[in-house]
Amino acid sequence: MTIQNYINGNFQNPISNAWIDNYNPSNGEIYGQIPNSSTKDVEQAYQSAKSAFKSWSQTSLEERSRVLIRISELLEDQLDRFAKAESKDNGKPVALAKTVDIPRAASNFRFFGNAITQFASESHESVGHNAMNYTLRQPIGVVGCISPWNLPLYLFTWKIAPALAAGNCVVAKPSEITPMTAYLLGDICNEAGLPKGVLNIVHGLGSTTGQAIVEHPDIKAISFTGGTATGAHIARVAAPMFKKLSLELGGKNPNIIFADCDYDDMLNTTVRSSFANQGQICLCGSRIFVEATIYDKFKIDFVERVKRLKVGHPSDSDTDIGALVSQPHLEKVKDYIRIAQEEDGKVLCGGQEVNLKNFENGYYLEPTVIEVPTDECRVNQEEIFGPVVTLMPFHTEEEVLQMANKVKYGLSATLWTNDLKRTMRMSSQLQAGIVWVNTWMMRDLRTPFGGVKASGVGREGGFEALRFFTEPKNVCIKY
Ligand code: TXE
Repeated sequence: MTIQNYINGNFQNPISNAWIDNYNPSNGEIYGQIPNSSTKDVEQAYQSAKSAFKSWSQTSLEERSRVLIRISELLEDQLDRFAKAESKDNGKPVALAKTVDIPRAASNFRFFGNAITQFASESHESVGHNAMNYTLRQPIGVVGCISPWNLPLYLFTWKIAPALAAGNCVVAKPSEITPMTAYLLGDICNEAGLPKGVLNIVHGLGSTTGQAIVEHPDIKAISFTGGTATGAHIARVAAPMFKKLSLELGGKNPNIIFADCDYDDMLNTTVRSSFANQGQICLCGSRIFVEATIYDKFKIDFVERVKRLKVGHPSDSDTDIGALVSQPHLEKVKDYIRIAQEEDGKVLCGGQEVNLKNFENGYYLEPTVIEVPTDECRVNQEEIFGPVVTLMPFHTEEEVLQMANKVKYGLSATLWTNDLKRTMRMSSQLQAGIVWVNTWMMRDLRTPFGGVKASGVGREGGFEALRFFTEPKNVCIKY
């Protein structure tokens, strides 16, 4: 299947006619072509967005909201089609795409369609000076949204929905590794009545198409989710042009388990927080720290549960772990398993590639648990972003807090305990943008989402996203 760019409401080939192969991770086969767009395509997308801006930015909130909610409904109507397409492109189980990715993409449009009608700005009366200040929150203009491959449509829409709701026009690029559902979204936008040019989707490599978006002098804000190294590069390119930047980057999140937790709930959730989406979620709790008094029991129970996870074809309904997203990514994850062993890590289960009958060239890997001798080893410090977790005991709150914070990342942390005071102490001291206590990945779209340290700058979600995608202007009136 050939994918095209979506510019000014039309589907078109890249101007240079350059294409990239699109792989199906479940069998390693090329199943389509996607544009490798150049600066010329990005310029065309920009011009189309620029032409649409005046009208879209002045479109009433009710109308913008109506269109976004219509997109959400159409996505829900086509849940099956989108879930299958997402799974084929990414390797994730269809069941996961059906229950998480696509429903959450639909909620992104619905949520921001509603949120914009509630978004208000501040006013400040300068008492004693006979002056009134109020703040306008105006759309920025044309903004760039660049998203990764792990939760393709979910993260793509997480950016474009608030950008559009706030009255901006968008030039967006999904990951070249998983472009399919973003491509399918174009049709839905047309059907929902999104005016031409308001959203433009260009496909291509990060180093060409993505770079062209970031370098474009008149694309004034960039919202990016992806790897930390890419984020640092984008920040360097964008800084001299004073662009607004929101960067959601990698994570190496601690999952801290105290003996007083609700054990069964913790165990079930920890299996999920370790291996959901083949471990390819920036929020996965990839470093598990367990209080020493229950360490041995946990180790036995956890490994037993992980061994029961079924690695299988993404379309099989009983598959827990599908295929990793690409061959290079599979190699990267396997490399880390090797590095772990060189650093005296003990593989408690998994560690091997899986040869699925009839799908021998797919990118399958066993879920892997590695007991590490120290928290300072590379597998405990670097983002692996695959079905691999590390395991270590701890004795005191201070010790585990220190280990939890001793990484360059700071996206999320999970804490399992029923001690209220400890919860309060630890959640305030953990260096993370999000702390989950006795749960994982429970998302309320109104909350701020993002990380500290090398996990990024800025927050998405709720009004934070609408603030990012608007420029505040103070008006001071003397009377
Ligand atoms: O991501 P990239 P990659 C982590 C994870 C993974 C590593 C690398 O550890 O192994 O990053 O993954 C676009 N200008 N995460 O290389 O390259 C690119 O085309 C503009 C964590 O696949 O960061 C894609 O659309 N754009 C993460 C997007 O950036 C550029 C999710 C992300 O790709 C660009 C994914 C450039 N110069 C990976 N170079 C998370 N936080 O969830 C690339 N891109």
